[in-house]
Amino acid sequence: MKTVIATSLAAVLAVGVALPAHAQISERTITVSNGIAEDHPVGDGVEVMRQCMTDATDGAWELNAFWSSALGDDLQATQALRSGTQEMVVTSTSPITGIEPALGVFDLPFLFANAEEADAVLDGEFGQYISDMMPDSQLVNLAWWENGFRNLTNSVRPVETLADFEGLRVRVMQNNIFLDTFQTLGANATPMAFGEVFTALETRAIDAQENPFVTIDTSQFFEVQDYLSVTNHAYTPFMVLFSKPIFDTYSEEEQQILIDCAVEGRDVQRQASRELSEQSLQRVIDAGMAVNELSEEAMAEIREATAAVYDRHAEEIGEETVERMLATLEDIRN
Ligand code: TK8
Repeated sequence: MKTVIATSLAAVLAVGVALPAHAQISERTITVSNGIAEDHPVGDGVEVMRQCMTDATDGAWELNAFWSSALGDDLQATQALRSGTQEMVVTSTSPITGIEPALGVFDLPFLFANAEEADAVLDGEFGQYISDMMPDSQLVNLAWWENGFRNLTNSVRPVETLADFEGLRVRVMQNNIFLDTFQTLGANATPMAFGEVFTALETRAIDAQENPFVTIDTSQFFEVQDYLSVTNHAYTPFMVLFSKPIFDTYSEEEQQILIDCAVEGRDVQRQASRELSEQSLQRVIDAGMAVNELSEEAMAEIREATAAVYDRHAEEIGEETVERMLATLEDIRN
């Protein structure tokens, strides 16, 4: 009798293994949006995701990408994910701290010293700790991509010292910590969605904005800004967020494909971001922007002036989150 059962079990297993490789894969059309232009390095990452999905599903999935805030700004698109009306968004963390306050930890001025630290934090235990918070907001973070180190542009004067920030009308992301940081520097800070920034600069409704070189380049800010000051005052991550209401309708195999393809896209996107960064700096110089570095003394004064931002926002972010971040950085640096 035992032999018969064993034989039958082996037969069932054999049949199970012989099922089509994609028995748990349905035909799907996935929409992804973000606020920057397609030629930004996010475009490289999305293209890798698209090919990865095609390969993993034998063409059963189609990835449709929308650029330059065509489906709304970061916050609007993220809300669409939460309601299950859109699948995916590549968004900065800063505009969505109203949804998950812990994301504000990444807005603390001068937090990361370099991209290697950022990668180690985001791809390690701390990044997972933050990603694990997102399902409570009906969101799944598939991977951490790179927006990058932020630098100041303006149409009034070179910013070479702390005093040069005084009175500059600077657009900041809709985020209390950025607002506080630039007000502390003496600027007149205005929160604004990214999609409105170019026109606001063009009409001189504002004097300044701050973003990585690749964004200043691919969003053509060099057309409406004269000065670029290399402040590297914050590093913003991108999150590749997926709608949890939709994610939960996917099979485990499909969910794993989403994660694997977002991680594959991450590595290419970060590399493209870092390779394009120097090219973008040269392009904005060639376009006529006056670029200045700040002296060590000036940067020390600016860091000192903004240090108090950490304490003022630790409670709002979450004391544990801030402490874990600082402990993680200390481990990485020692
Ligand atoms: C693009 C934004 C943008 C961000 C900003 O969707 O708002 O300045 O840096 O890149 O997320």
